[in-house]
Amino acid sequence: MTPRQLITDAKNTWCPGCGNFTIQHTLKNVLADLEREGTLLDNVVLVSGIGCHAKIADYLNINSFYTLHGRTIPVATGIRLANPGLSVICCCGDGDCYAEGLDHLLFAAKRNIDLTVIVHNNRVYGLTTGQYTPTSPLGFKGKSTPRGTLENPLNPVELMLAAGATYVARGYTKKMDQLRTLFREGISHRGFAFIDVLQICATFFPAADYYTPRVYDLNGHDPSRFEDACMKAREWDYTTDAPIALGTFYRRQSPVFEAHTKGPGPGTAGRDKAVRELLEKRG
Ligand SMILES: Cc1ncc(C[n+]2csc(CCOP(=O)(O)OP(=O)(O)O)c2C)c(N)n1
Ligand SMILES: [Mg+2]
Repeated sequence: MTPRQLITDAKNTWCPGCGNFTIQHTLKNVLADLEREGTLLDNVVLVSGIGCHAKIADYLNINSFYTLHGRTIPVATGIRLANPGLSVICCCGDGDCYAEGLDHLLFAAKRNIDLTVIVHNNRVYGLTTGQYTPTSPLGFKGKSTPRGTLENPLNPVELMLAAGATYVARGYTKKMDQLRTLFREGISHRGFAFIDVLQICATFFPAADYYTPRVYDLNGHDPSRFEDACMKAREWDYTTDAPIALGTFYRRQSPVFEAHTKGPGPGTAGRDKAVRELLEKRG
């Protein structure tokens, strides 16, 4: 069998130097690896929101669902619940899932739905030409904040740890090899996998000169220790000059939500049994 041609011939409209190219090619490489190892790519679905990041659904030749801005995760959740045989990958924007879709992100993590969420965190609304997002740094000057934002950014890694995500990582589009490992780990993880990717937006947030000297690899960190993960997550608050840790902050196995959604509906003996089992497993 010849490997699938994974890049479509759709005209690519990302700006030269955009970090989305790195994410696209990294994901392509991981999918090609999986296919070589026997995964049927017809069982993989890519779900995206609306934004520059979301065009990846047009550019990668796998099943995909180009949803609404902010609704990547609920659509992905629906796909996964309807057919738990599918591996569902979400490519979200920071505007998409830290602003309009934040509640969906939190609840999917809380439920431990088996999704892989890759956030193209360029820290700006790219498609709509440069407004601030929840991760833009304090003082960020954009189209909607010409004198600078007055808000502190959210720390998505910390937020996801608090929400109950069972795999939490951060990558950087200038570190492609590591990104490949993180995507691979996230897709292989059974449960809610979250990867915040510091993505260069060449036009509205060209932050490579800020990130590159500060990033370091989380070598020697034990991702099974929640408290250590929280400490590492708080080291850099998306604004200060602290070192920026990249890699896997946290990983744990826990029952996935969809394992208990098949069969008899709520209030029945089947559902009661499922709840009992979950409580037992969680101690
Ligand atoms: C429901 C809805 N709200 C808002 C918009 C307008 N809108 C389209 S893209 C976008 C911002 C995209 O930013 P982000 O999710 O960070 O993606 P990026 O373009 O940076 O990749 C907004 C606000 C929309 N199309 N639909
Ligand atoms: Mg963005």
